[in-house]
Amino acid sequence: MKGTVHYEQRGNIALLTIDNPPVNPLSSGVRQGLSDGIAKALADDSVEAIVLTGAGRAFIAGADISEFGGAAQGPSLHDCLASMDNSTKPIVAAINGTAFGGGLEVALCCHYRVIAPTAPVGLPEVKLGLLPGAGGTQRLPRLIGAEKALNFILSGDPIPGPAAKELGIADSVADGDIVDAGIAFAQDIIAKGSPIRRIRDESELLVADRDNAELFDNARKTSARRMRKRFAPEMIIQCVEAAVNLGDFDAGMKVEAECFAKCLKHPQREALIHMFFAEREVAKIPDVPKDTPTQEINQAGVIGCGTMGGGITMSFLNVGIPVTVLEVDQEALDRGIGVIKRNYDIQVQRGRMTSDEVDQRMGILTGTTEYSGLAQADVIIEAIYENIDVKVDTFKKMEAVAKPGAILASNTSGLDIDKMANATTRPEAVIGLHFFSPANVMRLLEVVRGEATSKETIATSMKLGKRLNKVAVLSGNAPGFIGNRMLAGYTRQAGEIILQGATPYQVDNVILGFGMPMGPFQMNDLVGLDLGWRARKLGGVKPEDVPITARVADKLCELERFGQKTNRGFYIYPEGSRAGTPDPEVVAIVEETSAELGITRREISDEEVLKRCLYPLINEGARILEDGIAIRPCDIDIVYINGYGFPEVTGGPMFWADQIGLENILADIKNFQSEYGGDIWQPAPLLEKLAFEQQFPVSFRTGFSCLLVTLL
Ligand code: 3H9
Repeated sequence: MKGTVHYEQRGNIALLTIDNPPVNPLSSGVRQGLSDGIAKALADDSVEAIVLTGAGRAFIAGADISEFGGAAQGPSLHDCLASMDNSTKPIVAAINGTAFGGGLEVALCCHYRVIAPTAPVGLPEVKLGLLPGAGGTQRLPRLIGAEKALNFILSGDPIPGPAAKELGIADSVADGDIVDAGIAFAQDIIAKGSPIRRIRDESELLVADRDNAELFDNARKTSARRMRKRFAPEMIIQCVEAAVNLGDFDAGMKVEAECFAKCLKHPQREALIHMFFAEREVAKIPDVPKDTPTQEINQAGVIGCGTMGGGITMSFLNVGIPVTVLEVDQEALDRGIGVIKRNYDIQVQRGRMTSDEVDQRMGILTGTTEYSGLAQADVIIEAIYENIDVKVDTFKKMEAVAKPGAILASNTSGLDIDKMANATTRPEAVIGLHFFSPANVMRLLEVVRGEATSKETIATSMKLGKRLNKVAVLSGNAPGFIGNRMLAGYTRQAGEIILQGATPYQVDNVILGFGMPMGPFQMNDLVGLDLGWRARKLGGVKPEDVPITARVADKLCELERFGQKTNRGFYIYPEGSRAGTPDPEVVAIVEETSAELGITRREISDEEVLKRCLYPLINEGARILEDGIAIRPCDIDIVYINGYGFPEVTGGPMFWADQIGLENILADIKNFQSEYGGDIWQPAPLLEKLAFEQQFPVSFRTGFSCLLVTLL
């Protein structure tokens, strides 16, 4: 059994210390230890009170989420909690560190709570598609009131010790050693003969909210807006409603158990827990051990201060790393720095930052128009436009000034890192750091290893990603890396589908309905339709050679409809608005283009739209795995969710594929292949292999998820 609980007697106090490194989840061994420890303390007449604490940096990180879905061992958490609740000797929680989920619920079952000022407490279950299922939905409203409890549980966000005291979750914030403070608190209770405070017996705060339908209506409206398409929030609201309206604790616990079971069975729960582990998994690189030496990054250089360069610069400034930004001339530099300052000022206007914070950030930003200004940087990132010759030239200039050991990085979204590396005499220091726009907001960082990139450079870059509050995923060096290589099929299909009969608005609505924040045509309008059009004009591409999927966009550009920037593109944007309205003129242009190409339009179902847009991602994802460009399927999932808006509740394209069933996906891909042909519908051999194996499983993991085991 995993984990244990140490029992120690200090005078008349039994001290129970949960020990299950690194963060003390409530694994079977911990539950057994808790049960045994409480029983031992109750049986010992010399013990007058019990203090419960955690070893290391956490009190308890919650239920052991790796145990969900498997066979349970040892006593249940509910049995442990019942023995604590019913204890005839007072139990004090000495919350030394993180108390999350079931960990906070254990603390709520204790009769009193003392907390370290630095210890965060939270009920983050909603983020995993769950609800606090160990009495949290019943005890917290009794302790702090229904409205505050609902906000706390629905947000899932942690709060620090002093805020927990203010909210009424903790009785006292410890001064000094937390165990000493817990023991002192227990001695005080004994001395005063204070009663045992069982939260389950309290009802005063609940009565105040009985029949307050508005409270729950508001919670429903807010969570529908903030947590679109999530299943767990409604379950949470029903539990708190039961706490308030039923009054009886056991009746409320029954509702909680039913709702928890529904969440546990829901595919969203499985997908969100997959995401939790995937985020931690992507940091592990098989041939770059955890103890690989890394370099200190105390100063960054960014080349180019346009949209990407400015966003990258802000990412560094936001975590206190000084940046020198290089532009071609003073005017461009002033303009770029001006945009950064304006972006921060908007944050101040929205109340998200203070002016002092802006001053601090701007105070560590310097500008230069000379490469020599980058000589002190520990990492230099070029963020200039996508042209390999210009990038190669930039790398030569970078290396001429960079100090020994500095990392030389490109923010390219798909060009060859090796070509840039080979232009220098230190290819081991060259790497791709592909940020996503807006770079100061988007969480994804694709880290691209070239042939010669050293392990130290990779380890430093992965660590830097974490420091910048990004989720860093390692990719091999191949055109488009992971994300953009997969995206090509998605956008091509969207372009084809509208020529065959759908409107851009139908396609966007299907994709929005699936849970992406934007459809492909809304995305085109945001990025600017003119980028491809101008490149084709500059390149002298003849009209008949323009890919058919770009024909409609090019016609829109000829009408100066470049997208949001001109208030017209596939949509019409009323002045100042980012929400577009459909335009019949665009539908007419689409229909005219189909006719010119000799395509007979037909009705296309929403189901076909969805499959044709999304299945190419899965097929290409399988090829990326075959080619070794992504280490694991979950790396692709993390890329798509954090960089491309794939809905989190699906667990990402590869996890979603497993849930649909690979043989179903393969059958559809084969149908599309016979109907439309083309490389895009040529089934990837890995997809065929896994689809076959999924029908005859040899382990509980099937489909893409079984690769997690074989690759590590
Ligand atoms: C719950 O409690 C349900 C109950 O209401 C009802 C029950 C009936 N279980 O994040 P880190 C692992 S639901 C298993 O890198 P940090 C993690 O995978 C639960 N394992 O460290 C990693 O493993 P590895 C509600 C867990 O310091 C290692 O620990 N609780 C769990 O950056 C270190 O993690 C939550 O949702 C777990 N619960 O952050 C809390 N937690 O080294 C989830 C962590 O092999 N956890 N691991 O990759 C967290 O938010 C963060 O891990 C925490 C530490 C803040 C605790």
